[in-house]
Amino acid sequence: MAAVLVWVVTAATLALFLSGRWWLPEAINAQARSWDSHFNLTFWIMGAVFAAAQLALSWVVLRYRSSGEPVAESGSHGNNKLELVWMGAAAVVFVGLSALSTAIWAGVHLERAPAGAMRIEAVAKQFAWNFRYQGPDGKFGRVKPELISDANGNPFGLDDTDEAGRDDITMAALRIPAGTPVVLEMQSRDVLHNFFVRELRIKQDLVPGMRIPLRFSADKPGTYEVACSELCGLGHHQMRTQLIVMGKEEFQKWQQETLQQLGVITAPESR
Ligand SMILES: [Cu+2]
Repeated sequence: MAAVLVWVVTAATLALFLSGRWWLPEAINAQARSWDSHFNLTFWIMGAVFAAAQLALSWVVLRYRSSGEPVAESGSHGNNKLELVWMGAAAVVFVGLSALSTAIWAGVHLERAPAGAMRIEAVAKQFAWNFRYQGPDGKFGRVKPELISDANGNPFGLDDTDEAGRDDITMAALRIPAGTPVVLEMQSRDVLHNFFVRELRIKQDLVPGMRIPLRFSADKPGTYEVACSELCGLGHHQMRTQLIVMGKEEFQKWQQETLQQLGVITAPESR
């Protein structure tokens, strides 16, 4: 009976995973796809070990089930050789898989951004995200902490008197052109927050007092959720925004239109 129960639980667990019904959302860049293939490799190895261990367990349960006779005195003293083999194998698999994943991690967190990467500033605070783009001048305008005011729509504390800041676009959602490398320079105004996009397979903390660059690109246009994944206070559950990946031309159009609204450039029709 116990052996049958082990089979049923094993089969149900494997079926749940093999069905692919409850799985990760689609990966939208090369690094995310590397994480997925590493995850799948780990998963298949562990799945095979799991199935083998459960089969062995049910075999032992069946083989040594009670026959109603008193148990013999001798018993089992284990098998040192076997124990060494499976502990060694587990260590090799564990260390090997960790070593393999290091290269992907280093690519995500340590690799330098290419020269033409688009710089975007991100500021997190309880409980919202804000993003700032350099305008056509390619520079971020000066900011002053004393000018920061959410009520006045100035979450970055942009200084009006600085020419370089006139064309800066600030937004509550993160828009990026598809296939373009981005460096998101992240800061927190208060406590720890975390930038998390499931489809990028990225999680990066924002630490007060630090400016942390996060390099990535996304190759599939669409709208994805950015959720703060560091418990940051009572409103943490509301701290979400969107990553909007746009076609390159669509992004340029959006940028032009926004600059027109800001009065930085004139609309072509009104010239
Ligand atoms: Cu949060």
